[in-house]
Amino acid sequence: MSISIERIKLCEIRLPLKEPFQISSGIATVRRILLLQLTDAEGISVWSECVAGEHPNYSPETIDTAWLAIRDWIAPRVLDRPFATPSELHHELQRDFRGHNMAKAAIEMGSWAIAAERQGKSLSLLLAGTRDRIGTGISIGIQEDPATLVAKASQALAAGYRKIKLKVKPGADVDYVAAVRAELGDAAPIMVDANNAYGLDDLDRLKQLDEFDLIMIEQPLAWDDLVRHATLQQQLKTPICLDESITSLERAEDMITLGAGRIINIKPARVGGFTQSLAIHHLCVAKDIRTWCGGMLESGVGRSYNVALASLPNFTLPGDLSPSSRYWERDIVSPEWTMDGTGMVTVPRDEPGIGVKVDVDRIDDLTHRSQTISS
Ligand code: OSB
Ligand code: MG
Repeated sequence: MSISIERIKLCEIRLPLKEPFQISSGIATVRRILLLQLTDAEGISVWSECVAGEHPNYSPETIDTAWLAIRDWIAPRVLDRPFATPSELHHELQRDFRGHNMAKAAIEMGSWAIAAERQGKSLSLLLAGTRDRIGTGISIGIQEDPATLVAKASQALAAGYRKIKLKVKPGADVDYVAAVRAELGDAAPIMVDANNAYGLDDLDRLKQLDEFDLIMIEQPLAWDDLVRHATLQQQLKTPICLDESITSLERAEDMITLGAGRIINIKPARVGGFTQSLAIHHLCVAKDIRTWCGGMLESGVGRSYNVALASLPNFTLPGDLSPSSRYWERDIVSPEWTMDGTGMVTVPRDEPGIGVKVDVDRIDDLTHRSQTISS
């Protein structure tokens, strides 16, 4: 029962965020989202999402480079080729083909959805996920002043979120986190994410953040750095969590070898898809490294893949899997993603494939450009 993709449709849609999302390296107001519809030789059709952003401020990839990579390099490698498994497709996309992980992941993860549909199983079951409910965290962007951030963080805690991530940068950090800690109390599950905003010469500031009993400090230093993170981790009590720096299984091994961090935020798109995500997950089980599933302001399509992955047993920390209504007036899937009052998202383990219905008419309405590729 091999997988053979016959047609790839690319659609760029634009979804306005309810409120702008600012991180240290940039701001998003309208999310330009690349959706893919993959159709296999038996007529099964699935939707997947490429999570690359508009600008290369998170990783070198953007929605436009991903479009090009899929059209010119990825599609020709996979179209009408039988792959015994999604992992085999992954390996074909690695051969003499550097980078472009998010573009590759959109196809690779879609091939897992095709496999799930064909077996009549949910993605979660196919990936050997074990949990039907996952703890949910929120990622709160950089705000104008501490008071605004405190109000948003308090609201999030009251809504039930199990992890509250505050985006920080130099100047919007120590005072902001202090205010949130003071208001939410010592027991509140708070962390920060710097998206590379610091250097080793900011050690004093980072040591101040170290005093707030944070669950972790995510990616303080450069996006492609491991060695300096190792130096920094030796100076901090708080675990460092790596996001941008972990682009493959090997980088995860390097992190562990060097002591560059103690927690990994696994975003399947960043590592080229589920094959690598599973390998990193299993490595972390063996090495006693905690993991959680990050987010990229996905639509409900991309989110369904993250939720399936996060149902694996070692995703022990709450994921950035906020409900649809946190981001959008209306999502493009039904049911929309929701969270209960105790901060849990339900994994649709009994539904085949990605577990939500994609609103194709709405995608048509939102589409700015599209292209169908077949051989
Ligand atoms: O660093 O985790 C990040 C969004 C865009 C780019 C990078 C990051 C993020 C988030 C959002 O933190 C998480 C979410 O989807 O809610
Ligand atoms: Mg991050």
